[in-house]
Amino acid sequence: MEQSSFSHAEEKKALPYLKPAGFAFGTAAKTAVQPEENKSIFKELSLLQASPWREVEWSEDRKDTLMEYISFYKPSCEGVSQARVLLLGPVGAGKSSFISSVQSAFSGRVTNRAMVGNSSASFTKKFSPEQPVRSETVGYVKKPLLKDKVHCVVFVVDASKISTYPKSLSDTFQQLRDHISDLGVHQVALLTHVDKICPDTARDITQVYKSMIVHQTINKAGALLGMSTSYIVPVKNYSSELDLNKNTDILLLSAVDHILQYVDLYFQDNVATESVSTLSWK
Ligand SMILES: Nc1nc2c(ncn2[C@@H]2O[C@H](COP(=O)(O)OP(=O)(O)OP(=O)(O)O)[C@@H](O)[C@H]2O)c(=O)[nH]1
Ligand SMILES: [Mg+2]
Repeated sequence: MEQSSFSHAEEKKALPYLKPAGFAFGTAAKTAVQPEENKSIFKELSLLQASPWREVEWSEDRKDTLMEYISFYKPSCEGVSQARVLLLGPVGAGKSSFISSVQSAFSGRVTNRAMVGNSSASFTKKFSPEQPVRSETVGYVKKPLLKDKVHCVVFVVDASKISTYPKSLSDTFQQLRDHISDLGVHQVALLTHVDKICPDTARDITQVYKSMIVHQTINKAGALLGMSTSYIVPVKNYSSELDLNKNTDILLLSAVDHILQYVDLYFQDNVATESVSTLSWK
């Protein structure tokens, strides 16, 4: 998978205002109460819905099925051996962490192969606004075949920063989405850091689709990205933990499964286009 960060001038200007929202809990957070008192209010309010708004099977079987599906995944288009997915999102959103976390799920232990960072400047150096890709750039493919193209774009946003991202980011997303849609590429989104906005989810990731704050934040992410919430999935990347967790793996692998559905749509669209052009040519 490839990844890129937005770090254009406007966003840099707005960076000092970007700070984690921390535990912002709707009405409860607005009341000026002491932490102990606060805790009991959370208990009373019960920030978890009784039933999940999306169903996930949190079983070892489900994890195995997902792992098998992803490992043996093959694009349905001839001549294409791999799905090429581009991750796009602000600095520190968790793009590298997502790649690392999925690799960890497959390797059976937590690893950091994708160079996860911890700074306000972009840690991943592959793309840089100062050195944009040009036709002279090494590796630039002038006439890309289907196998060389990006088959799906995944926007990555940090749940704990949704409310503090600058307005300019929404415009950037809109411009990117228009351009990517013109290329016929489907787009989905990952909402990372869900553990940072919901203590119940941090404790037990199986609560993620019962969490009202996660639900609300997915709606906000939809508004920020100009995207229907059905394209957005929450994830918790491995960050400080040393051991894998079956349910964290299931959510990560479900996100990959979600992405692959839209990769498949791209291949279907392109096979259809090819056969239509063949028909009209005949
Ligand atoms: N708690 C928590 N921390 C996360 C999560 N995802 C990423 N992080 C942390 O957020 C920080 C930034 O993550 P990266 O994966 O380096 O972000 P990035 O999008 O690749 O950033 P750049 O390459 O700099 O653009 C790291 O300290 C990660 O450990 C998550 O889901 N939960
Ligand atoms: Mg990175």
